[in-house]
Amino acid sequence: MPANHLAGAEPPGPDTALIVVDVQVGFLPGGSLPVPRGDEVVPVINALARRYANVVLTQDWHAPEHLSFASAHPGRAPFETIDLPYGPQVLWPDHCVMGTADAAFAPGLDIPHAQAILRKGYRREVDSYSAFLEADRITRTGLDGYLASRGIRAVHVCGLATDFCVAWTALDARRYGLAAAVIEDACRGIDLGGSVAKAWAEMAAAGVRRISAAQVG
Ligand code: VGL
Ligand code: ZN
Repeated sequence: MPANHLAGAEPPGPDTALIVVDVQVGFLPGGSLPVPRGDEVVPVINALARRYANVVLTQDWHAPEHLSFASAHPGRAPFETIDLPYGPQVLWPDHCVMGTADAAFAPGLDIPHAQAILRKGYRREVDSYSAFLEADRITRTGLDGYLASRGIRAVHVCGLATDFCVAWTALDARRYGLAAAVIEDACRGIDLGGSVAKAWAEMAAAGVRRISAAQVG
């Protein structure tokens, strides 16, 4: 029996894209900024992605000495928050430096039909959790135009981490007028001070649907 016998199953149509967020070595156990149980999403996403004609991968891709790294701020430690010109910024361990092994996709990630890879966070002065808008909330990555020009009207978001890059991407999808859903069992969170619960609340308020992989027909 096909998976779409499930009540509420919604086979993704040609106007829907799966956005696979930051499934990279650096965010897996053993990486520079490990997301607890982040490795568990890899087989889930591999199977999920086969149901979508349109798949976009994102890659956290930081300049060396990026200003989101605690190491760029003497006296500061990872997971503290500081004020940068564009607003509050959580400081992270050095992670996903462009071109390094840590920034590579998870070795088990197997989505040969993905059509676009969107790199973000490459400007030293500005972070970018979202795949649509950098942290200054002004600079666009171009993903909104790419999706619009391909006739995409809805996105399903999965990957790492639920409370940062996944949530910001889903929230900005709504900002650009796209329907958006987050596939909960295809995500894992970092969870700093309740940030996972806060992210789900913000997403619900913005009209982001919370679904499971089994609901995708
Ligand atoms: C991420 C923190 C820093 C993410 C990226 O992919 O969620 N989180 N850079
Ligand atoms: Zn990052």
